[in-house]
Amino acid sequence: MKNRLLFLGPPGAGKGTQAKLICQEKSLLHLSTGDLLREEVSSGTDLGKIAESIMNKGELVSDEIVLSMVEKRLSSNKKGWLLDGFPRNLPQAGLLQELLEKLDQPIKTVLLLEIDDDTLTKRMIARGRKDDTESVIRNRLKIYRDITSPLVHHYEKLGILKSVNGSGTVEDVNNQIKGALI
Ligand code: B4P
Repeated sequence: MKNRLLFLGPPGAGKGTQAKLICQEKSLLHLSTGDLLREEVSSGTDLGKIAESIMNKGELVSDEIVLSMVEKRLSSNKKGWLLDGFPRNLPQAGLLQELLEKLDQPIKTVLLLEIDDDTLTKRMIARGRKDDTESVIRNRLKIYRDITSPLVHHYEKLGILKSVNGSGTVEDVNNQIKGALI
């Protein structure tokens, strides 16, 4: 089966960092809904204007918006892919499932990056993005716990979930991921 991967984990776990490395190594399309939204914001599109205030509060942008961004790119893609930061809730997972059935592109592996809140918070404060202030980070962690983390059980039940400890160095985590994806 083609490499069709999904990276799951709390904000700041290093999904984007690791996704870039794995996509380079395995020649996969990297689809980060966070990056796509930030591009819309910096280009000042209508969608970006809607997304900006939501992202600055650390909340989730609407399911329709993120799904349409993903659908457009997956429909025209011929190689493997890595979804980074999508889905973020059970409804998005359901919409993704329908889309992937339509495209006949099943997910091969869901990789969970596990890491404690203190390390995450330190990393995001050091990154210093607009949505990396302490109060916004607290909100993002709460949303992850309440809304995103049920996806762990969802993909576990489907038998495609693998976990990796995300608290080591970038290289350590990358090696663990490569081991888990064999
Ligand atoms: P994302 O862009 O997905 O950002 P993230 O979860 O904060 O970061 P990630 O886990 O990728 O961490 P990174 O590698 O950067 O989301 C931002 C916002 O977009 C959301 O809050 C939401 O509003 C919106 N959004 C996105 N997708 C959505 C969806 N599907 N539905 C609705 N809304 C959506 O790493 C973090 C920092 O740690 C970096 O500075 C990095 O250099 C550092 N780092 C990484 N690995 C490290 C390591 N091993 N050691 C030390 N530092 C490390």
